[in-house]
Amino acid sequence: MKAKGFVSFALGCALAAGSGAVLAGEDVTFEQLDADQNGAIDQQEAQAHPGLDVATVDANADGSLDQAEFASWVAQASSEEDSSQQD
Ligand SMILES: [Ca+2]
Ligand SMILES: [Ca+2]
Repeated sequence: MKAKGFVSFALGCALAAGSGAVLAGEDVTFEQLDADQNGAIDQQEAQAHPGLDVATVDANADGSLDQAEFASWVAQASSEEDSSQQD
């Protein structure tokens, strides 16, 4: 396992990308996007990440993303990067 090295690499990327463009879901955390820390990412907060479309990711259609919805988006974004596969 190279988990430790990957974490360091990812952390470096996150720091480097802190004020610039964020390209993939795996580079951003729920906490970073949930600006008001109410436990949900609303459409306004989602705009901080150009690749995140609330309407697409909002599985229960309540207008915001909870942690489970966000996690599934991160997983999907990561798998799309790897294989370009979609449902
Ligand atoms: Ca919020
Ligand atoms: Ca939702």
